[in-house]
Amino acid sequence: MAELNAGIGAHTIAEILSEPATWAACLQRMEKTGELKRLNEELSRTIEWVFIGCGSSFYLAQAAATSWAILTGEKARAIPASEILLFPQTFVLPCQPVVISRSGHTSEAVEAAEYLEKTLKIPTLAITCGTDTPIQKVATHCIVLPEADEKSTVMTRSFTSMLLVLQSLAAIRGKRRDFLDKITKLPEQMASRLSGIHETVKSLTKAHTFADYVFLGQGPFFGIAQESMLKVKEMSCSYAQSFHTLEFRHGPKAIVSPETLITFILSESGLNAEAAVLEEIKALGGKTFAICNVASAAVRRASDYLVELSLEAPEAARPAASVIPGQLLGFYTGLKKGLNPDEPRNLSRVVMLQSSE
Ligand code: F1P
Repeated sequence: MAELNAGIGAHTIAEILSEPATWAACLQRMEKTGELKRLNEELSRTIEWVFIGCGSSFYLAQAAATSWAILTGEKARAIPASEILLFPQTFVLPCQPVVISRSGHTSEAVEAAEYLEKTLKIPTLAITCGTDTPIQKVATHCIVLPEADEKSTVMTRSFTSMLLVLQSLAAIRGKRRDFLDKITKLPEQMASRLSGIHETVKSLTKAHTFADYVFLGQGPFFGIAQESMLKVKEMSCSYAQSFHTLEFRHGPKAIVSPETLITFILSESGLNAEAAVLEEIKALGGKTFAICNVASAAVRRASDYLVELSLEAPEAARPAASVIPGQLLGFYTGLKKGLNPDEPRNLSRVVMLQSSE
């Protein structure tokens, strides 16, 4: 991959490989400052939590909402910021809104926060990696992670760091000591797995270029499947889709062919049921890539490519780590197609819209 030497994609690959160290920095500062504990006390009402974002930040909201329900037992859902602006009647109160925006400048996210704070008078929690941003000025509460900010257009370490910090807030709220203890070890464990994952994805992209990329996941891993799909679209301009794993049987499997790579982001809770889909799709002739914590014999048998994370952390803490293979797949497929993953076609780092007023 000579292009790397020429600096093409240099920001993106550096930011992907810096994820474990960035997680450690963010989680340690949250622990040291007690910021999440304080927030949990201030946001004490037991109501529905609604996670809001655009693009990658919406897929982050999907993974955060399902993790929230799992870790706290509270109602939680995810919606794109545009839905609040265009269909406000679908936004039923009472709820605790959480607006997610890497830049803190995205027009839809800032306008949604303004509508929540100024029109509906709801104290809103925002999370961002930008400093001194419009979203920070609008929201009553704001978690800021400058350590996770990025030069690249696509979100990688910002996505995983904001997800882990929101999950930590959920674990504090749900009194999940096991999660909080194990998550402190996640960065170090993932740092030791990264080079193996890197090699697996490099050899996969070297050996194949596919006409179609499908990502499948259940529970909190569905948001990860969505984000992996977006990474391949953004960085390699390839045709990519994502579904809940068992939903793939209900029609979409019609597209399976040797030109299709189907990536399974496997949960532990649903491993047997999800592995049965994997075996079925393998038998239909699709190329399969499995990402899981520990592979069963069925998964080993039916996957052409396999990443085993072997993390001690509980299932709810693994979605962030599970998106890294998809980030690398988008990156190396883009390089192979002669594209620059740092400057995806048609994209800007922040989507700023002319004010609707
Ligand atoms: C995020 C986002 C990215 C997308 C592109 C434009 O905005 O939509 O997901 O890849 O970079 O911006 P935000 O999180 O900064 O609001």
